[in-house]
Amino acid sequence: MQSIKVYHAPSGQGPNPWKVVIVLEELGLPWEIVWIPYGEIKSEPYTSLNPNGRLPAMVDPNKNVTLWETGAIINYLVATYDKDLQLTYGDDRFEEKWLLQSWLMFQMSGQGPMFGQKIWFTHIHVEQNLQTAIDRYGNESKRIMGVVEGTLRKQRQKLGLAADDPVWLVGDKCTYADLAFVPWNTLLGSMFPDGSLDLAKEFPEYYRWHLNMTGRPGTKKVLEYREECIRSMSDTGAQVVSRQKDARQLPKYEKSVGVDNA
Ligand SMILES: N[C@@H](CCC(=O)N[C@@H](CS)C(=O)NCC(=O)O)C(=O)O
Repeated sequence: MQSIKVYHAPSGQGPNPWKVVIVLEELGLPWEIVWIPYGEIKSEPYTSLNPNGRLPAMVDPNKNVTLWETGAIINYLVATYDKDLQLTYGDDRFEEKWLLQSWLMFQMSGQGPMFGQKIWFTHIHVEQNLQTAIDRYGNESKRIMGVVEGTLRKQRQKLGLAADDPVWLVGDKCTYADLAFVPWNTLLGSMFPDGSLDLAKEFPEYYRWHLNMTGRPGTKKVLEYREECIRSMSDTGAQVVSRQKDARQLPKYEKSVGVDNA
């Protein structure tokens, strides 16, 4: 099988492409990252791969399929390659199979955009300390984390799990829906630099859920590789902010992986 290509920009700080890489690695599929500077993603030839001019795009040479939007890519990978139901449920668990879609959509429409805007107004927006916007997206991010927290708590009760047993969003195993949250979670420390989030205290289930995912060999390997990329590559992120008049500077993610710095 040929490697599935995932497009990302140096130095790999952007969280979205890693969602796809985590799923690929967890499914044991061969993958490679195609590095493309941020300055080249808004024009051809990249926009033929992703008309939205954002990262990632995925090219699967085995099936001649090119896709964009991480939710769609994850759905494709699971439907095409997860025949053993490693990260999903089959028709024998019909409702759970579809409930995974609710969580994936929630990650795409909730966690990604709200966490992203919180980072924007905290670190990048030209007008510094725009407190109403910082608060709005901070509160929304926490509300979203509260939805996950409440669900994990209910799942623990429903399944009669002990306090230190791992618990997942749907059913009794870690799925693609859980893993889709990992890369944005790793930015939590940078999102609340003023210390206004104590993850372990405010969202204890969420905290342990994230640690259980980042402790999985496949996910751990990808996050370590990501750290290595961030350390070793020159960042092209300035190209994103330089074309946006409402941007001031790049965020400084001193620690880009892990939630223990939250
Ligand atoms: N909803 C999209 C989000 C993609 C996205 O925003 N990607 C970021 C990198 S993590 C990006 O391309 N940023 C550069 C830009 O906005 O120009 C997905 O999930 O694929």
